[in-house]
Amino acid sequence: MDTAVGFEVSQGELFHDVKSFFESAPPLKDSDRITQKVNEFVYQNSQLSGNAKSIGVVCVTSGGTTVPLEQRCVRYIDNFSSGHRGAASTEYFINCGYAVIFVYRRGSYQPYSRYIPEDSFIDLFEVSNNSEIQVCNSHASVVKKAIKEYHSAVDGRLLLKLPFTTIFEYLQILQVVAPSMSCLGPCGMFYLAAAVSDFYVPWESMAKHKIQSAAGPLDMRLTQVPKMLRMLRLEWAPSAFCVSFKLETDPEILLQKAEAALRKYQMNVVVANELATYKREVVLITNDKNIRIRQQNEVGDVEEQLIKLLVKKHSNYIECFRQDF
Ligand code: PAZ
Repeated sequence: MDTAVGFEVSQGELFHDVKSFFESAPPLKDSDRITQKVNEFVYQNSQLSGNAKSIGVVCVTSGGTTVPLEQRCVRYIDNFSSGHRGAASTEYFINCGYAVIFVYRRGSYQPYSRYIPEDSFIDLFEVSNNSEIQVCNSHASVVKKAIKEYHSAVDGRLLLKLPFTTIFEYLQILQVVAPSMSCLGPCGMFYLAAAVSDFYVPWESMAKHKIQSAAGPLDMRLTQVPKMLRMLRLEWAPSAFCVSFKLETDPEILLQKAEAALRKYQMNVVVANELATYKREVVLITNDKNIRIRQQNEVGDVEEQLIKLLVKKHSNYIECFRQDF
């Protein structure tokens, strides 16, 4: 979501806003452990380790961030995203030889288990005659495939999963992951499919307890979330290949907004999608030309073609980068 039109902040203002966002955010739980896990994962998958099995590392963000309205949160604003795109894309990236840092909203779709029926976890199992729990025959092949592929990715150190719920956690995790990935130079990629809030309530001005309705209608002022895409490009991982997403409901403004984001945040690619058709169709906006990708059949994922194309573009980017240096 990016609703700001024509409202620009200077670089100095951006740095100031980012600093105050992080200073006022509630501390990220387990921050040291997350940092250590990310650093180890990036190192293992970098050329520095000498035995990297992956061709690059991509940070895939997935699912929507929440904006809490109370410190002891009962109510919150949410963003539309099931996490299916991020989960599917993660599988295709790993198939193409990448290692993936999957930054996902708790409870959203997960790589390798997105095929399992979401409403019927319990329907997958049955109790056998000798009282053992077993997977029902009807789901056995799907479950077997999911387990095998998942373990191969995790045990092969090609998948690291980091959960978030709030906008604070999401940006704090990105602030850890991005600088850690900067050592990969152009071999690092960001694929930012998460639906990130544009507005939030700063922690210090947030009600501590549940907001009471007895006081009548609620008047609330939301502050703009600093544009972290600019931070990513300017400070955190300037040489990385960056893909952001733009979702709109009005097809009339979609491409124009996506093109503006490409220029404004100096992305390598912006993937434009419309709410009504996003599962079937996306448009890749690049400096070169726009490429429309459509789902080829009822069962295929649009992500399969999308990732193939991005991998090609990323490899050209690395090549150009090396020639320039
Ligand atoms: O997670 P999902 O598969 O339900 O949806 C994916 C999406 C539409 C959230 C994603 O493609 C996207 O556009 N993300 C960015 C949204 C935004 O403009 O903030």
